This record gives sequence, C-alpha cells and structure tokens, in this order.
Amino acid sequence: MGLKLYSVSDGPPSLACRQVFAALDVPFELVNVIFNNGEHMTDDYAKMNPQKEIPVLDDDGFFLSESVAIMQYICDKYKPGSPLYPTDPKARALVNHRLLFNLTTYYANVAPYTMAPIFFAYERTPEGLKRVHMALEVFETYLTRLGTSYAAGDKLTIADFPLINTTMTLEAVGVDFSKYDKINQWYNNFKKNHPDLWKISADGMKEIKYFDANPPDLSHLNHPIHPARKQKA
Ligand SMILES: N[C@@H](CCC(=O)N[C@@H](CS)C(=O)NCC(=O)O)C(=O)O
Repeated sequence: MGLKLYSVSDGPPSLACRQVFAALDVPFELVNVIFNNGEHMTDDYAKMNPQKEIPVLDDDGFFLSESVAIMQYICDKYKPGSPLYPTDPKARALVNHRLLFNLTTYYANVAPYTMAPIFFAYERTPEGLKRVHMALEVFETYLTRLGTSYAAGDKLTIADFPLINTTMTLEAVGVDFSKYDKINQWYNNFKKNHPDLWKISADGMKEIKYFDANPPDLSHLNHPIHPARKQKA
C-alpha cells in the first residue's frame, strides 16, 4: 500500500524521480530493482510496465512508467502549485520542453555513448561522440538564450533533474565537456546549491564509474535487444 518507486540505483531516469520525491519531501517506499539480475525482465514486472523499463511508480495499484510522467504526476498529485512544476502556462511549457529535450535529444544522444557500452557490446565511436557534442551544443544554446541559472528559469524545476543526471553520466565516464561554459556553470551550481539532491546523483555516479571500469557480463540476461558483452577471459 502507499507510494512505491521501483528504481535502479544507477539509472538516470530513476535518479531524477527520486530527486523529485526528495525535493518535495513526499514520503515513498524505494524498491531497488537489480538491473544486472534482470529483475525488470520478468512477466510479473511486465504487468507493472510492459516496456520492461525502470522506473515504475505504484500509487496504490495505479502503475505509471516513463520517468517524465512520474515526475509530473508526483508534483500534480502530491504538491500542486509547487515552484518545482509551475502552473503558469509559459513557465510550465518551458519545463515540459526541457523534459522532452532531455528525453528525445540530450539523453537520447548521450546515453548510447556513456551508458550502453558499459553494460552491452557497444563501442564508444567518434560518431557517437559527435552526437554527444551536438546535444551539448543545443543544451548550451538553450541555457545561453534563457540566461537563467536553472534549465527552465530562475528557480529549480523538475526539468533540472533529468538534465543533471544525463550530464552526470558524461562526468562518470570522463567525457570532456569543459568548453560548454553555461552547462558547467549550471551543473556546478546545482552541486553547490542542492547538496542533498546532488548526493542522489553522486551515489549513482559512483556505481556507473565502478561498472565503467569493471564492465559486467550480462549474457545471462539474454536481452531481447542489446548484444551481450562477454567478460574477457
Ligand atoms: N523513457 C524511460 C527510459 C527508462 C530506461 O531506459 N530505463 C533503463 C534503466 S536506466 C531500463 O530499464 N532499461 C531496460 C533494459 O535495457 O533492459 C524513462 O524515462 O523512464
């Protein structure tokens, strides 16, 4: 009963949802899903989320997946009117835009370079890095044009969390993004001004760094999409 978040401890979408709970001070039960054991690939898990992805929210039997939908729902249901998800149409539109920008462009181009090669048989290619920089350029442009200290305005909003966690994966695997002044300023401000929220990302980053240095053999998952990388003997 109550509010449960099925979450993976190093997954950027899961970390973003946890940051919303923490920022709003909404109590919930954290259910740790072990990705490397394929706990998200079972038939039972598919009853909660047919996409077999983590995170999933269970609000007393109301199941919701997709981290963006989860973040929006937590705000709307548990802290309506919070500055974290403003109700003014333009302010909210900017938040929604940044959330979708992360989903479709920033994370979509960064994660295949940073995260996927850790867990599966993908390479970090120059082409992949080009895509990362294309996404960074666009994000830098948004921050420059808006000229605010947060991603969607002068205050922290739910848009910052997924963007922070995408950027964290770049730091975790050592991609140099130092030339993007606005991104660095925004990222460092978040770390400095929201240490408790940053700790959620930092703990995830520790795990990503560990797995990047010690890539796991996930061939036992028989993943339907991702090619397994066998451990070198
Ligand atoms: N669009 C989804 C993406 C969630 C996602 O990709 N989660 C990863 C873990 S970080 C996952 O569950 N992947 C399943 C798999 O690769 O088998 C969201 O934002 O919630």
